Amino acid sequence: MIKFYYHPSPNPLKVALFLEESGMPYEVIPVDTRRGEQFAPEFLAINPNAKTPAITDGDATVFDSNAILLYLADKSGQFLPGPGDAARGQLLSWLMFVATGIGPYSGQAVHFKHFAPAPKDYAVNRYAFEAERHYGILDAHLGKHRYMLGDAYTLVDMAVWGWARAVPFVLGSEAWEKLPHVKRLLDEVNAQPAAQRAEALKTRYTFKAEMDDDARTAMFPQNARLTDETSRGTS
Ligand SMILES: N[C@@H](CCC(=O)N[C@@H](CS)C(=O)NCC(=O)O)C(=O)O
Repeated sequence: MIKFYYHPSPNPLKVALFLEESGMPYEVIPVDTRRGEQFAPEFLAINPNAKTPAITDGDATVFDSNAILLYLADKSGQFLPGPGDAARGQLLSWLMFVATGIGPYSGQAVHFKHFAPAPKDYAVNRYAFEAERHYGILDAHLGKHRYMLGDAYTLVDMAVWGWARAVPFVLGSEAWEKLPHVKRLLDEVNAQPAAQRAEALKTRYTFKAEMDDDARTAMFPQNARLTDETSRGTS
């Protein structure tokens, strides 16, 4: 049985959606990143990058959400065009766009907007601009196509969904006015029972919600190199 190392945040949610859509049996192992559980030696043996999600499947260990989507699609034979299919090239391009653009810029936009100490105008503007630019590219594409690959719902729509859920937190509550096509895809996927089951996973476990000093130490280890409390955002 697949063991799914999970926290209720965007990258693990992509994997939760795939597992639910495909019907592959799995067992959830919660990893509370605000409590520092990503640094437990047992978890580092699975993901040396100390981030969720990760999976184990018999002898196979896979970390990074997008690698996991590809692994599960290969294994299940679902949601991925076959080798040599032109659509597969498209899928890989858009998946890497999500992996290297949407994900990291959204993550940094959230960090600077919600968690970094002032002064931060330059960084907030830089990451908000790049995150908006990336979502704008998705929106223009989805303005012409029902799904990221046209008529077929694939794993790349699941990768987009994981982050699209968080758009108001990343870009602000007005963001949907400029991204109607991303919102349409989000609403369509949200209406699917698999997405509702993926979202509901978080209700089975209690994860730390507070971003207190202990959570900041776990989530932002770079702050240990800063000497004064103002720079660490703790005063
Ligand atoms: N490239 C990785 C990024 C994983 C990632 O940043 N995961 C976040 C949750 S969305 C996490 O575990 N954060 C905890 C931490 O940074 O300590 C992926 O796509 O899986």
